Parts: sequence; structure tokens; C-alpha cells
Amino acid sequence: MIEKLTDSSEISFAKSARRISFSAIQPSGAITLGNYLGAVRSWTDLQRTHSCIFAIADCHAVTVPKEPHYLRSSVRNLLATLLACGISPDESLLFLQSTVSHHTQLGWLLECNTQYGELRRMTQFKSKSQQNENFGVGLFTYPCLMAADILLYNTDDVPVGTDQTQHVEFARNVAQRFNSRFGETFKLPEPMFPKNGAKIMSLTDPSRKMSKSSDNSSSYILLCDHADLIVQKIKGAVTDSGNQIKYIEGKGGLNNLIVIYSCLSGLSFEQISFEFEGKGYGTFKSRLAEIIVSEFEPIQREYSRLIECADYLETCVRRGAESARKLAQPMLERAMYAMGYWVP
Ligand code: ATP
Ligand code: LTN
Repeated sequence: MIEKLTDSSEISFAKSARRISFSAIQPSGAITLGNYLGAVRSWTDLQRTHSCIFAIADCHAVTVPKEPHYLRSSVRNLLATLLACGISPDESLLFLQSTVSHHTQLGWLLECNTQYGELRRMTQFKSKSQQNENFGVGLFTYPCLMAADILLYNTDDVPVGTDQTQHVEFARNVAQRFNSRFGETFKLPEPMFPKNGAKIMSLTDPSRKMSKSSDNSSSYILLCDHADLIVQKIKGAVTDSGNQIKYIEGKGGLNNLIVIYSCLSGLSFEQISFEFEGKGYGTFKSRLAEIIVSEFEPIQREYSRLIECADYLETCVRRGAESARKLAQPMLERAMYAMGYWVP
């Protein structure tokens, strides 16, 4: 099937009365169930209510060293994944961060308006820099680039998982500081979390978030995992010695599985307890694995189709870049002018 894209000029954000939402995801490997429930799935829903802008954060991705061939294939795979999940380039603006140089340009201006101490306090920096003491400077200045991503588009809402709270807060602070020093320039963005699933935990250590960069592949479920592997990982998920399916404070492992079940079934925790009354953890886990598989199977099929559509993917990237550059240009110029640059 030949894919058709609407002319990018038909997606008009400036004229729309809708709130503008911006979010991005790093091409750091296949996406996890956590990325899906905490971010990507809610992005597809937002397309009905918001003017949506989504970026593949390939500039952020190299804050942790990446082999060129790995980066190239990860970006391609992530683009096909987002499309397969239902992000529509006809309804949203979808682009690669590296194709719009305005991001790094505004990022620099924001770096020059940021205190060293502020960045040193960022928890993601603290944990990632501990993993490798020879980290690059980009890992440190990462929040300034993320703030630039958000502020360039007059963003109202930033749909993310709760692990990104501090970064969105930083974007607000830097915008506020810039506005009070140079005059009203940036809109202050709000973080936006899904009601359920804003922090999906690891299957092997429920005190940590599920993360695609974990060394232990049993700790996460990938969107591309085969059905048998999903069953195996859910069966092996850490729970406790109880047998009642009930969300109770302190039962981290079980609670995490109940949250996942609730996100995918649309049932409340009470309805889930009722459904599994008198049945043990084994039955619950089998049913949970089934609903994950049935959620992922159609996406996996669509992904396999799209990844072969080289021309279509190429067109998406080109069109996305053209539209994003047009949208980003006025804000970059405004910020530069406010700081005293000669803007011809
Ligand atoms: P990495 O493991 O490489 O740090 P990650 O899995 O944390 O990556 P990102 O690319 O940093 O994923 O995040 C993409 C989006 O997914 C962000 O909005 C983030 O908040 C959300 N997200 C990531 N992990 C989870 C999780 N476990 N639960 C809910 N949302 C998540
Ligand atoms: N830092 C985010 C990815 C990201 C982002 C953004 C999210 C880059 N730029 C702008 C929201 C808005 C992450 O690691 N999940």
C-alpha cells in the first residue's frame, strides 16, 4: 500500500484554538511497555484534543555515546514504531530533532542563561553521570536542550512520564528567568501525566522504573517482544508470597502489574480485584500477559509493514523537518532579538 501524506502546510498550529502539546522520545533502543503507557499511547489520544508536536530526540541520544550505525537504525525504527502506534503525520507534526537546528541554537542561548549549580542538581544527570565518570558535557547541559525543544513551539502541555518532572520544571524556570530579564518571550509550559501508568516499574526490581537501558532484559517488556517472551517475563515478574489480587500499599511488584492491567483493560483496581477474586497470582499473570500481547500484536504487524516503506519514512522526515523549521523560526528570532542580537 502506498502511504499518502497531507501537505504539511495543511497542519496549521498557529491558527488552531487548541492547546499545543510537545513531547519527545530518545532513540535509545526499542520502546518499553513503560514508554508506551507513560508516553506514546497518551500522545495518540492527545491528537484528538491538542495541536500535537512530537520529536525524536536524536540530539539528546548522543549525550550517551552511540555508534553511528546504531543511531541511524534506532532513529528509523523509532519513527516506524511511533507511526505504528498511531502517531499520524497528517494530524501531528512529527520530526527529528537534528533536522531543525533551531533546537541547538536556542539550547545554547538557554545554557548561557543557566547557572552551573542548577544543572548539577538534576537527578537524571546525577544518576547517569555516576554510571560513567567519563561522561560528555552534553549530559550535563541536556536540560537546556530539552527546554529549547519545548519553548520553541509556544507549548502549553508537555505529556511525559513522571521521571521527566524535574526537566519540565527546569524548562519553566529558565523561561520565567528569561522573560523577567529580557521581556515576555516564552510561554510557561505545564507537565501533563497520564492518569494511570505515569511510572511503570521494573518487573525484577519494583523500586526502580522500567527502563530500556537496564542491563537486565527481564526487567522490561519491549513493544517488539514476541508473545512467548512476554508470557515468560510476566510469569517471572517479582511479586510476593500472597495470593489476593488487590492493590495494597507496600506490595510494589503486584501493584505494578495491577497498574499495567488497569491501563490496558480500562478497569479500575476494584474491578480487577473483583474479576480475580479467588484466583491466584498465576491466573492473573496469564491474563495480564494475554492483554499485553493483544495490545502489541497489531502494532507489531503495522511496524513490520512500515519499516519496509523506505520512501514513505523518508517523506515523513523531510516534511516534518520543513514544517518544524517554519514553526520554530519566529520564536528563535524573538529570543535572539530580546537578548540583543542583530536579527536581519
Ligand atoms: P532510558 O532508559 O534510555 O533512559 P527511558 O526508557 O527512560 O530511556 P525515554 O526515551 O527517556 O525512555 O522516555 C520517553 C518517554 O517515556 C518519557 O516521556 C518518559 O517519561 C516516559 N517513560 C520512560 N520510562 C517510563 C516508565 N517506566 N513509566 C512511564 N513512563 C516512562
Ligand atoms: N528528556 C526526555 C526526552 C525529551 C523530551 C523533550 C521530553 C527530549 N526533549 C521535550 C519532553 C519534551 C526523556 O529522556 N524522556
